[in-house]
Amino acid sequence: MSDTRNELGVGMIGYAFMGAAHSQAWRTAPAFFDLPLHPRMRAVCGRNEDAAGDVARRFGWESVETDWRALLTRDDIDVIDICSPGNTHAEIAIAALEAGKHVLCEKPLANTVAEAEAMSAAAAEASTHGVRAMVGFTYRRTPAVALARQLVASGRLGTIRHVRGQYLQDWLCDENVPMSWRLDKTVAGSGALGDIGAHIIDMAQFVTGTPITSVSGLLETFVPTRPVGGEPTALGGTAGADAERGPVTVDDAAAFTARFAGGAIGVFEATRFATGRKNALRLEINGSRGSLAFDFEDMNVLEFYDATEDPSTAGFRRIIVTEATHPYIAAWWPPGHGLGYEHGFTHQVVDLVNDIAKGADPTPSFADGLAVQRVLAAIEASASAGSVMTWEVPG
Ligand code: SOE
Repeated sequence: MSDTRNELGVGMIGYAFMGAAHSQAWRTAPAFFDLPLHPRMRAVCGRNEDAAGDVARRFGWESVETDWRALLTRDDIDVIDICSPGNTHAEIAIAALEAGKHVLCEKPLANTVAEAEAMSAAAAEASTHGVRAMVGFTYRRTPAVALARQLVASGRLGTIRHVRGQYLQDWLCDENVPMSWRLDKTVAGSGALGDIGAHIIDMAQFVTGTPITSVSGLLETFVPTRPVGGEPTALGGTAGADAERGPVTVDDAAAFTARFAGGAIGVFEATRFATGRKNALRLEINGSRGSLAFDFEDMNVLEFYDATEDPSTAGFRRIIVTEATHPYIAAWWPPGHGLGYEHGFTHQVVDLVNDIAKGADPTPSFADGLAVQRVLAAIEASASAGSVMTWEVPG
């Protein structure tokens, strides 16, 4: 630990959208939860010193670094929190683990399976020295999703047959939304597939408790060029219609079917072109004894159908997941006073800090991140083999 006062020094790399979400989590977690170690927000790191300094002032980071390697040499930093784009994850995470720092890494774990394998191996080795690694599939820690996992694990759904997963956003519908790093394959690895498809893959495997074993996929880029040099925001932005355009090198949308180890079949979509859908991360599961449905746009609710009930009164019930008995809720507000997007990030910090203090390996682990990466790669391989796999429908 960074000192004798039970503190855990944190250094965060990256300070944009995810950096803000993680910053609020490090700030908020010790205020609402009783933590065995107190996180100290020691340093935020970014190449643009002024911008990183601004984030430091707003969120309460104690210092600013402009080179991530400097964080790894600091004795007052125990945890490296990686919020930078995917092309940086492998190098930083492996170096941090080797330097004896615990690592929280944003999703998807990496841009390639090879990188994810190296990261997973580094995490396994680090674990033998008491150094922990976690990948940020934060939606697992939405209370309604955690409850869904509990219902499946306790057998309330019986044998799972169908999994329907969707992650629908619409921030790229306008063809003049400017280029940003999320649209550049060398930086982001893939488009909607890795950015948001990774979340539904992880969520489906987490809630069902079974891995995906095979997939068949389609990828599409609807708008192949976009204005360069506009003003990108976190998601979206503006540019003049006459601005010079550059190539989009990732998918705009992904669709795939899947088989699960337990025998279930799945149908999935991830898109940034679902007009009107802002952050509709949806999961529906049908089992022999019941079903459940979740939509992040109504994130405090889990729908549950219990097929063992008297059919004359059975029906989907709308569980408002804000009771003190529900996962994570006891630390927050009275029943009905719901939570938001940022709370999952706070719960992620809480679980990570507790696991570090207990000496336990957190979940989702880098091995879980690698499992998702393998599914993403299989979907890409299937999509690019489309001409072989596709049967034309006769006219
Ligand atoms: C962008 O599509 C994004 O910010 C993802 O990168 C996040 O993981 C998700 O939580 C919200 O959407």
